[in-house]
Amino acid sequence: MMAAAEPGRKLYRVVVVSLGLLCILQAALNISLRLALYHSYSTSYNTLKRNLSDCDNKTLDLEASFKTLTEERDELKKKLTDCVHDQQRWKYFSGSFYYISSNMKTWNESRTDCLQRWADLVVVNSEEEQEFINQYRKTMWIGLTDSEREGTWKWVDGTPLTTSFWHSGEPNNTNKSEDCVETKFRDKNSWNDAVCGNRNSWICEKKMFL
Ligand code: MAN
Ligand code: CA
Repeated sequence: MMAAAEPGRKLYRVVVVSLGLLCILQAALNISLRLALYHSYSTSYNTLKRNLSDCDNKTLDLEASFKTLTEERDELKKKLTDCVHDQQRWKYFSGSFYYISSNMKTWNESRTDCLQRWADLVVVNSEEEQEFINQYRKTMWIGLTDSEREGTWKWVDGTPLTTSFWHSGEPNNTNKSEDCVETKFRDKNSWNDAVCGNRNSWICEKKMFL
């Protein structure tokens, strides 16, 4: 009889279908949870990746600025040392400071250098001053020239030459082209007229107004 078996079969089918639905629901839940998790993982992964590459770029920038700053520091250090050494070249004698150059320039360039140091090429006013500059036993330009008028020697401060310390035979205006004066000879009378364009060491004088 079909009718007697019906209620049991129906229940069985309901159970099977329910279990099947539960299974599908379970699978759907499982998949959606995995998707949600994957999405959140990939979002945080991408964020981390971006932060890391930002960080790399910032590190590179910092390394570059560090390098520039180190170079700038070394440059400033060198300038400071040069400046300190340059300042130490000034010698004091009887109311004036004297700067003895370490390099060589023409007479005009030497004068420009002195003027930039708020000084001028030395003006020798006395035997003592002549002895002072002569003790260095060095060929140096001094602040005396006759380039305005041949044979009329004038100091850079505009005063005419009164007391002179020419070496014997000088000034001789060799080749009629010597208009600037250097202290040269190992002798109390050490001056020589020379070609202004020659390169020499030089000596600046800065008078103190005490
Ligand atoms: C060179 C130059 C001259 C100088 C003579 C002295 O020719 O320096 O200026 O007068 O030497 O012998
Ligand atoms: Ca000469």
